[in-house]
Amino acid sequence: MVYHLLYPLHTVFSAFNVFRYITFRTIYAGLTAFLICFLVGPWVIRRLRELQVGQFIREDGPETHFKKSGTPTMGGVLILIAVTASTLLWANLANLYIWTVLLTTICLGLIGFVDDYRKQVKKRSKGLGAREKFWLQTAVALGAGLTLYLHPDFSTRVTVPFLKNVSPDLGWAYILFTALVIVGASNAVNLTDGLDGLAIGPLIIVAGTYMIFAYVAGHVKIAEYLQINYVPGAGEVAVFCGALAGAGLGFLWFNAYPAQVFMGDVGSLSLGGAMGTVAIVTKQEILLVLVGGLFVMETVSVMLQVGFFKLTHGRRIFRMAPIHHHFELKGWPEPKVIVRFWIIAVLLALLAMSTLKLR
Ligand code: 57M
Repeated sequence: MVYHLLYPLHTVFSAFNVFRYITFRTIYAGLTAFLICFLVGPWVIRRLRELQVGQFIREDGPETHFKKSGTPTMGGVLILIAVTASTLLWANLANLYIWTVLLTTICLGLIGFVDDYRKQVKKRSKGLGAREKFWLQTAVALGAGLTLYLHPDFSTRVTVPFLKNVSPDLGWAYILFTALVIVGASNAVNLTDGLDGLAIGPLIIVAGTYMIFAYVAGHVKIAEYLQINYVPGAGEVAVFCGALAGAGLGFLWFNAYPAQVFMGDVGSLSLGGAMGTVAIVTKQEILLVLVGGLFVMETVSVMLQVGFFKLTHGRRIFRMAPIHHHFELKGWPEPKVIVRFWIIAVLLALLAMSTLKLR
């Protein structure tokens, strides 16, 4: 909105030219989203407490979590409000990619919201069934895939990290590939969201990394120089990533150990999906496995644990999955696990960024 209202005035006040620049709008999208979370956060947390949206803590989990019982959840609503408001304010709303990432994020958030609402507000022990949730996520992700597929400028070629001359064209199967990336990312973040700040920290790092990838992919000269896929219009997605990173920082203010609020499925499903959609739009799809490597590590730990558990009729690889519980049960204090996992996320993001040159 700021872009649409103020930039046209540059003919009268030349200073308004600044609203044209993606870099400027990305920074302000981040600051705006942060401020919304920071200022509205205490009110949202109070309201969630009044509504008694308090987390139920499983008795079979680590004992250190019992004291978290009653912590308000569904704080993801705050993140979604901040990201949406800030993107609408600072992004070019004539850009289809902005609408694709924003609507996919909101729709996945709605699925998470219904799940949380049924569990927390209606106090039903089960939210949405796992299958129900999966098919709803898949429907949203297929919608995003189809939208991009029908976009005349969007290529269905997949970027293979490290290999600049290998870029297979998936054709219509790109729609299925999109769904796989979005649903996978959405669920991976959901599994990771089990310690204070554990999911939102790496999410901020991923958003920051894709902010750079979006800018680079949408800049014809830089994309050509780095020999990466040029995606006309994708630069605008940097504004969305800025909003995501800013909202994430604002949420982390309250979710930092000891957390005053959890994000709930409304946060984890939507933010994971946002990450997946941004990876698709910027044509750095497979690289998400590295940028979001921490989420992959958590998911693989669950797959290994469940697989091994079933094969051996009850034996385990880890003390408990996802892997963050394993370290907690080994005696690492929660903040140590969290900060060490953040360190891993930063290192993976740096490694991923190096692929811009290592090709
Ligand atoms: C949700 N959610 C947290 C909060 C958050 C297949 C299986 C591995 C699935 C997995 C699972 O259900 N994962 C998804 C993880 C829960 O947090 C809520 O859920 C939202 C995200 N969806 O926003 O609302 C708990 O996590 C803790 N938490 C924090 N700080 C935060 O900022 O401390 C969350 C956010 C909260 C709080 O304690 O209550 C969760 O863990 O439930 N299941 C598991 O993760 C369970 N693992 C398991 O059963 N492992 C077995 C299997 C694989 C064989 C094993 O290893 O033996 C564990 N989860 C819990 N207790 N709580 C184990 C037991």
